Amino acid sequence: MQKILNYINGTYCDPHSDEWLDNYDPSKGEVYSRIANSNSEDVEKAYEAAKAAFPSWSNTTIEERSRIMLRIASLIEDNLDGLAEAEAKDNGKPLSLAKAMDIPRASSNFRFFAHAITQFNSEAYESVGLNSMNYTLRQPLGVVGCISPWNLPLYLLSWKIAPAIAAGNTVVAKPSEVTPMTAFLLGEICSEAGLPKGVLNIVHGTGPSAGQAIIAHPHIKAISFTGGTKTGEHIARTAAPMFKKLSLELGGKNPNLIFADCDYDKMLEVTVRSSFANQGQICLCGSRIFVERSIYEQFKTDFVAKVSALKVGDPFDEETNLGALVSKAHLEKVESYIKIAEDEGGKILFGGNRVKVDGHENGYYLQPTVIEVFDDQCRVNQEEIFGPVVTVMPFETEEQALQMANNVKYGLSSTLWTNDLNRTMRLSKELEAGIVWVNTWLNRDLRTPFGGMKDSGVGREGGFEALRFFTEAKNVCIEYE
Ligand code: TXE
Repeated sequence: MQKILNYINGTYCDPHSDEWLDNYDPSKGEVYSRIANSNSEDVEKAYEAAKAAFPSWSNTTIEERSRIMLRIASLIEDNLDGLAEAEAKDNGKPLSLAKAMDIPRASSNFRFFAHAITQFNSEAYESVGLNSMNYTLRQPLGVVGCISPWNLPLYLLSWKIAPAIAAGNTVVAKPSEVTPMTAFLLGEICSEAGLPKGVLNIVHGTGPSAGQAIIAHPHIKAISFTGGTKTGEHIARTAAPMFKKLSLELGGKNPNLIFADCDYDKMLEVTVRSSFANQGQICLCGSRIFVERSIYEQFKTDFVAKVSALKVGDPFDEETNLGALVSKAHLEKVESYIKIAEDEGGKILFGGNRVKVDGHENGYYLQPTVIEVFDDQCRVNQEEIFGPVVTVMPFETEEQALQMANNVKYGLSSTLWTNDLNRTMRLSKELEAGIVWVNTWLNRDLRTPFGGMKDSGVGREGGFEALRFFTEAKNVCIEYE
């Protein structure tokens, strides 16, 4: 069976423990490869490699760093089919989605930051009357840690690695132990692109073992993390006493506010996507749908009709809209929320059941599920489910819509459907979320700040925000005669 090895100092290697974890193909519910179960010894080895690489990499010209990163971007593109197949098999997502979104975006992440670093300026201030000149040095931090989740494996790993290395840092990265395959393949691509050894080190294994060793490492200067809110809390508690820089991109429970004056057909089409893309396993999915009363009944009918036409099936089948959920444990968690919804008095308008896919009887398939709720404070409306489950509820006024949208502990993104400019301006200011999409969803320009408020995290990624995170700003003040 294929082994997923660590990539340290430019070389693939076994974990120190010689222990291996099972890696599942969720579309079949079968183990298909074995993952290095790394511990603190492996993280130390990765750290040493990163530390040794830092002096040279941080002094490599921006042009050269950029050139290497552009080569990585091109090689990802050249290997689009193979990487997309690996992602679909490892994660259970439709191959079509991996081809259209995950892998192209991983390539764009490297390409974007290869260009962004060439435009990353620092400021200078002449202090008139004090005969002095100030300028800001933005220096790389040193060795940094990047920890990523399973929902968008290569997409989110590269979203962290690319700005880190562009800014001159060296990296110890750990992808999710649930979906390690494309991170494993990335090692080879980086070597082929000529990334000097030790600049990127990828250690596989569980959160409590390999992940913990990264966040608790006394000399890893910053942690960029995407994952669950509970894990984020734990990382903050562990890393804060060592004054590590932290960027935490955590969970979401995003509202989707639909007003009667919107472009109805476009809204309907995009809302199906924002609800169920990637089996609803995107932190930006709009999982709480609030609809203005006057179009509520119409919306329910039309939405359910569209959702019932979605095909759940083999990720490799071109017709498939929803593939498998990522793991058995996750499937059971999502199902437990459907039970909670029923216990709380919610009404299942569509779905709620497992799907048997021919030839894949043990895969983790679930119907897209639409639940009508009658109290916006019920658990299915407050807790992150992170699966193909959305709630719907009507509202009477803009004030009530806003109040329900904000009445949750998360604040990652929100979507607003309206053609009223004044309402757009008012609500964009008042919504407690890091992103407000108006008449669109998952429309991303990589220059924009990305991140959440409240329990959705701290810090912003994207564009210069990410480059600022991965650098230390130093003021230099020169007084002259
Ligand atoms: O996330 P975890 P999981 C949410 C979603 C999901 C829940 C749990 O609600 O159901 O989180 O998913 C590593 N020290 N999101 O279990 O555990 C872990 O190995 C250091 C939202 O996958 O947070 C993995 O690499 N690292 C989300 C990464 O953290 C640790 C996307 C994420 O795992 C660690 C995914 C530790 N002590 C899940 N413990 C989003 N917002 O995009 C775990 N890890």
